[in-house]
Amino acid sequence: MTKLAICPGSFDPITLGHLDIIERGSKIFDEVIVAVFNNRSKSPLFTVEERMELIRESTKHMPNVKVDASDGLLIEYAEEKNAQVILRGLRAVSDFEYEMQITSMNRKLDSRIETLFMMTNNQYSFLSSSIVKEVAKYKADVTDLVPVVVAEALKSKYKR
Ligand code: COD
Repeated sequence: MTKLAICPGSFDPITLGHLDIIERGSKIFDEVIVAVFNNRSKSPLFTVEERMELIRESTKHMPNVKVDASDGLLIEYAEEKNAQVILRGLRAVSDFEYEMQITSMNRKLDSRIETLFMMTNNQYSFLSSSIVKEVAKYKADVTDLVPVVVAEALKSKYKR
């Protein structure tokens, strides 16, 4: 049976921290779908289409990684795709409470689908899309935090 993992997130925009989790996941699972969802507590800088395109560009070296989007419930999406696993990254203890909450709810909705966590690579433990946007807004260099295409996209967003 093909082992499929869904890697869900806002990805507004994708960072090297996200990419590290996706790359490591792609070596474990037959297929990984990176799925862009809207997190209702965040107001996005990039449209869903822009985010998908940036992910596509950043993951094109991984043939078993696909990019998709949904505005529904994550667990229903995972069921539809027949996925075995929801793959998430963990940075610090501060991520834990939120992750525990959404994982428990997802398990209540469908106990067949497992959520797996991967610890961040140490060098990305401080990295988030929000902090990248914050510094990019002030024209600071973000080239060692995000894929090149994302650094360029941030530059043109904040030029206006
Ligand atoms: N290193 C490692 N992992 C990282 C790093 C880093 N530097 N930065 C982020 N990550 C991980 C995050 O922990 C997360 O696992 C993933 O990468 C994506 O991160 P974000 O911030 O882009 O995505 P989130 O946390 O905003 O995504 C939340 C969802 C959109 C998945 C959630 O809101 C959702 O499921 N929405 C759909 C509606 C739904 O089903 N809601 C009910 C949930 S119970």
